[in-house]
Amino acid sequence: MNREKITKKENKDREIGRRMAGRIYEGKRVLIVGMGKSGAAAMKAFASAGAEIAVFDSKDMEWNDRELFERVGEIGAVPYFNGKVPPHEGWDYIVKSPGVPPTLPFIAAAVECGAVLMGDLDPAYQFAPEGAVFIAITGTNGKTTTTTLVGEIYKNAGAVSVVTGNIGTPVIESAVKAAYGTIFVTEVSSFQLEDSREFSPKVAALLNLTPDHLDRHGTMESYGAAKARVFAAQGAGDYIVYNADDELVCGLVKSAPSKAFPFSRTKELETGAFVKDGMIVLADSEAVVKKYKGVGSCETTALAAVGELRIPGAHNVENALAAAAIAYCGGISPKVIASTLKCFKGVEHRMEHVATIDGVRFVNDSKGTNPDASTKAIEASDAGILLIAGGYDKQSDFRPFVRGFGGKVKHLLLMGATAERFKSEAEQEGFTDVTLCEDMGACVRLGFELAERGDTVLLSPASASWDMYSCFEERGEHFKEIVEGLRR
Ligand code: UMA
Repeated sequence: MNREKITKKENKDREIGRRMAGRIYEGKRVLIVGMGKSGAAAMKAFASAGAEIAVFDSKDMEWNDRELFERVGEIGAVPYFNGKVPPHEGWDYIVKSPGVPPTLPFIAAAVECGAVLMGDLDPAYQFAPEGAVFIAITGTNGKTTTTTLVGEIYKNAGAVSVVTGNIGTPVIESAVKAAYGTIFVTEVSSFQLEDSREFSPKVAALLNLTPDHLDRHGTMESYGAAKARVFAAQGAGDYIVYNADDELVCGLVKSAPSKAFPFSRTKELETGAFVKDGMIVLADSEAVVKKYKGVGSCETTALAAVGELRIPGAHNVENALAAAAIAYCGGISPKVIASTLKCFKGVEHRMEHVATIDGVRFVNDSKGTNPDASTKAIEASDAGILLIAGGYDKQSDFRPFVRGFGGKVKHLLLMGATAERFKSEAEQEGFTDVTLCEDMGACVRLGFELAERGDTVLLSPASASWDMYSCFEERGEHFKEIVEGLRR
């Protein structure tokens, strides 16, 4: 059997699998762990599939989310809240929310007793309608910008598509609502991928890999292994888009079963998306996709000049290259890709210009939740930065981050759980212009006080928000509110 035939058979099997999905869970005992956005969406989906449901959350949901608590009652789900531990035995499936670590003792015990452990990607893949196509974008940084940009490209191409996943809407919620043939432009995290077995995107993308979430994954190896699950279940007819400038990524994708379509900011490629003479170009000389005249030859197809992009910084050139490669592999015409690249203005909480007050710029980069992401924010800013950082402790090493300041950061204003360690690591690197602040308000006010005309007060915490806020969006909104208050 040749490659083409295997691919067609695989695709047929996949379609059959999807039609069956709703029926797999009828009468099955399903324990949903974590009652945040993902758990609430999973509860609804599994209830509609006729499963017998129980739900767990370490919080007291009656007090935390009265509406959801009442919905649990209406569905007839058995609640295990506020420290009540579910039994180990009797579950067919455990559906775990992304933020829940797999190490919770009752999860391991239930798996020992025969329960199948799933995250939210496999069920979403099963609940999605016939003809659904998944695009999955992962990496340590750039996921949100790339996913949003790919979503815009599909929208501009007139495709029936939805932007979903780690970016905000639980992918299960999108799956149960979606129409026939929907394209799911999905941001996926290592937390989600860790539990994924069947999820098989038509186009998977691995943008980069630097240390993050090591408190959860333990080592870079297991973090990388989780990320590699994005392509592990792909078929020979699918595509893996990857960063050819990232050694760790290149090592991982060697085992991908799908067709490679790399991107590079630093070198020319025979096949892939790259920068040539200041232009973002596509080349497909190996006919990996070869759908459009021009791209599928030795010639390159120019999409846009780097200078035409409206998102700043070298990291955004990479995001644009990745998005172009993903959309091209997904069958979008270079013309639509090119026009979207030139119009896209970026994402909220990612290098978002909030205001300029008395000549001082305020920039919200609350999405900078690890040192590498915040390094990119500094690289994309001019010198004269009053940097607000610190937050939830993910055991990141801040010393390389401080070394990368390159004389651009004037003062470091630290808050949250990582503040003390951050300060001492900065001092070890010889950076002593540091102040520990009580909260965001104190950071912003002091930053404004220390700033001179032309300087930038930049919120890019290099840490997650979970010690002080429920999410990075809430942290970014708070920053913006405080900045707006400075005008009065
Ligand atoms: N919980 C427990 N026990 C635990 C841990 C958590 O009971 O040991 C409960 C909490 O009390 C809470 C619930 O689990 O009620 C929270 O579950 P969750 O953390 O999975 O949160 P969701 O609201 O379902 O949001 C998740 C993603 N959160 C995380 O991965 C931490 C959201 O990504 C995502 O947008 C959403 O699903 C929809 O897909 C956020 C995130 O910070 C943005 N992601 C990380 C990142 O981008 O770095 C991975």
